Amino acid sequence: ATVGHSVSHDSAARHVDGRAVFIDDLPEPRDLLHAHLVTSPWAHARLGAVDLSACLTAPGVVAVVTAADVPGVNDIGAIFKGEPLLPAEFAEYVGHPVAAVAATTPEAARHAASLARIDGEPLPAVFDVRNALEKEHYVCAPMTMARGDAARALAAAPFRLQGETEIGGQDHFYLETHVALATPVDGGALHIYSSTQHPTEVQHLISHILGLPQAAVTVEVRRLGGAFGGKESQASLVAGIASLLAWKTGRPVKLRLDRDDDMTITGKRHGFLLRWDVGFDQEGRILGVDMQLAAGCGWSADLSSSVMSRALSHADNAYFYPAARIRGFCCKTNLQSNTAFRGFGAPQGVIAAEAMLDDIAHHLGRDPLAVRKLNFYGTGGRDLTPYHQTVEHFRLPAMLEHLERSADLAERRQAIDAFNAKSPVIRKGLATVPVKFGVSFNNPMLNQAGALVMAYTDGSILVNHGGIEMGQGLYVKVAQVVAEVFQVPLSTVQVSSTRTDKVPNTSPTAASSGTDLNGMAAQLAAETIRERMAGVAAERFGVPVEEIEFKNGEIRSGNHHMEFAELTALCHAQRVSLSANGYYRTPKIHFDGKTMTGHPFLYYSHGLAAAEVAIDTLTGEWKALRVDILHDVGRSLNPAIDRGQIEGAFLQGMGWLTMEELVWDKEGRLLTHAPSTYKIPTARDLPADLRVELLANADNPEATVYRSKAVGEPPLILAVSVWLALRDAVASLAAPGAPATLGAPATPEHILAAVEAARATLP
Ligand code: MTE
Ligand code: LUZ
Ligand code: MOS
Repeated sequence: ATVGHSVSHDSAARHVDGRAVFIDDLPEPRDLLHAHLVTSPWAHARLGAVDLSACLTAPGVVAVVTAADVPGVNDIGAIFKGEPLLPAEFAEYVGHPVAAVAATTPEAARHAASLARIDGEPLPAVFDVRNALEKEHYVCAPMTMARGDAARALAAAPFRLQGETEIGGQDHFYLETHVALATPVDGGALHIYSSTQHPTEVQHLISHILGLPQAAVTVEVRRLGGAFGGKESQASLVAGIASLLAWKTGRPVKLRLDRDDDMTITGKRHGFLLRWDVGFDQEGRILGVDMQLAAGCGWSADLSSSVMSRALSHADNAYFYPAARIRGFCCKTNLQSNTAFRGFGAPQGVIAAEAMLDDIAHHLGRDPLAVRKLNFYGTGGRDLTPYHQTVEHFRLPAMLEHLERSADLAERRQAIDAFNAKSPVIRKGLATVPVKFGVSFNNPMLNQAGALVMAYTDGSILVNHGGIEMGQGLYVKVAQVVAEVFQVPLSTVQVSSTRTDKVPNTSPTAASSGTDLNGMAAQLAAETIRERMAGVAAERFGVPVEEIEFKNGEIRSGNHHMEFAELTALCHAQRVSLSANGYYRTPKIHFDGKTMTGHPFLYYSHGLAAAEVAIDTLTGEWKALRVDILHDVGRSLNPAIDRGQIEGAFLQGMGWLTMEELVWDKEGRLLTHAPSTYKIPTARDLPADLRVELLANADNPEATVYRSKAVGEPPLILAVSVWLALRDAVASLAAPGAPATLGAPATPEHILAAVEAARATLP
């Protein structure tokens, strides 16, 4: 049995010694051309003449393309139309690709691209979310999620507070930048290797762009060097341009963005402006909430409406709002088009709730943790979310009791207060943050998956499914599931690259649901084959099929037994098929996007983090002294992989909230487009004392794959504890009840400014 065991990632060794093949490592086909993009120098401009004659005569150049070369539909919008592969009329941000060059070497392509002459008439541009919000400059219509009469609840509440905070964006900084290799194949068809989380979308969009049937376009993905949401929709641009050039030249074309181009051209996590108006009683119990979440979306809609929907549905985090109105504004700015990023809006929604709860506690002079407990979802009518789904199997109150003991929260709170009272320069802070994350795509249609399982006559098994391996361990988990069904060693099972010609019409690997969906589809496919095999074994043994047992690589009944490989060979001899499809659709879910109500999530996953930090009030530098995490992954399929996901997500969240800062100049040029100016966390930035515990005896009450829960995104949100602990440390310097000024990222520079602002509140 392999499910539940800490087996290592199938490619762990190859990742380390360099044998794991990524697209740019593939042997290059004969006649390969390399592409380079020509990008807009303007944040907003009406495009005039595009003169590519100098590009065409440059050495090594074979072809150039602009919007005029698109034979089919020039649109790669993921949800809304209006996102041309290459624009014909307007350039909408600095870095907007307007043409592309293909040449015999990457250097020749880059040089030729620099020779392009584009005319443009600059137009007014908007960069700031506040500005866009004032002008009602949106990429899609504002949305409202509501339950009860928030205005009345606020008016009647004994206490009322307004607050706001601003949270920055985040570059995905996957190690492998966007890349695609498109190859014309026999009969006018096209094969594309793409670094995408969504091969089906890439396939479908390329078929539209080129006017080819979907059946003539095959997208293949073996692995990604990280994605984190950045390749959920935005791989289409790179794959689309490589395909257009391949189609035009009849030659294979590779387009790989270098780091600076990747950062300049592609979208990031949405920065948000969060505002709240909250009514509460003297104990801190919330009575009504009115929130405004405004996201900086960049120039196009991309996935922003869906990101905002998830932000709204997580602006309650773990707390019951008796009456709530939560509005979302997807603001249009002339910057990169922001997109999915681990958490998909939920982290920003959670921050609104958590910052608001801290404000309430500070205002009343009460313990923030006590105020949180008071507002937890509970029974007796305190279990309905703002989107009208009832919260079931809510684990946080019990988990918090556990963490309070295991992390000595009360004692450490006292110790920190005592320390701060005597320490003018170094200040400590402590914060505990719960996370409740809704699992399922918020668009019900996406919650489906397929798999193809094949057994060969030597007993080896090949699995194919619609999911993408981006480092998260999806392939090994699915292999574990299949090995479990057949009761064979894990080494018997191989997972082959994901291809649209094996499993069609798949969903992106996203929303943390890769294993939930594809693992279940693979389980169903494997069970179909197992049933057929059991029938053959029963006949051979002369026993009823119910008595056939698969165990330890054998098939048994009473004294009869047979090796697994013997039985696969026997099935073949008996003309019984050893190949089957599996198809899974998530049960119970529905959501009405217009009213923003329904039951969008099959279940919730839960987590808790308590972070202790120290800041240096003279320099703004800080350290995470200790972090305790308790996380709910259901019945873990693979505790080692899950632990790695939790640690990695936490650190990535910490980077977002404390280190990574995107800076644009006044013309909308991204200044932080390389690691020299954009600081991401490294393994060395992990808290010195990091204690991660998986919640024990935590079977998923819903019938998910072996009762596991999704893990990919939720733990990123645990890093909000570090940010709140920094705010707590700063608050120790301020007059009681003074509002917090520290937004995110809480870099040393911003911490220092907040320290000064806090000291200024003292008489
Ligand atoms: N882990 C690694 N190593 N690399 C990644 O790119 N992406 C995250 C998460 N963990 C990512 C990762 C994101 S954004 C999601 S949605 C999930 O993995 C997707 O995979 P899953 O659904 O199989 O968990
Ligand atoms: N993508 C999506 C997602 O289309 N819908 C979602 O709910 C989601 N959630 C997380 C990440 N990607
Ligand atoms: Mo993850 S943001 O759902 O790709």
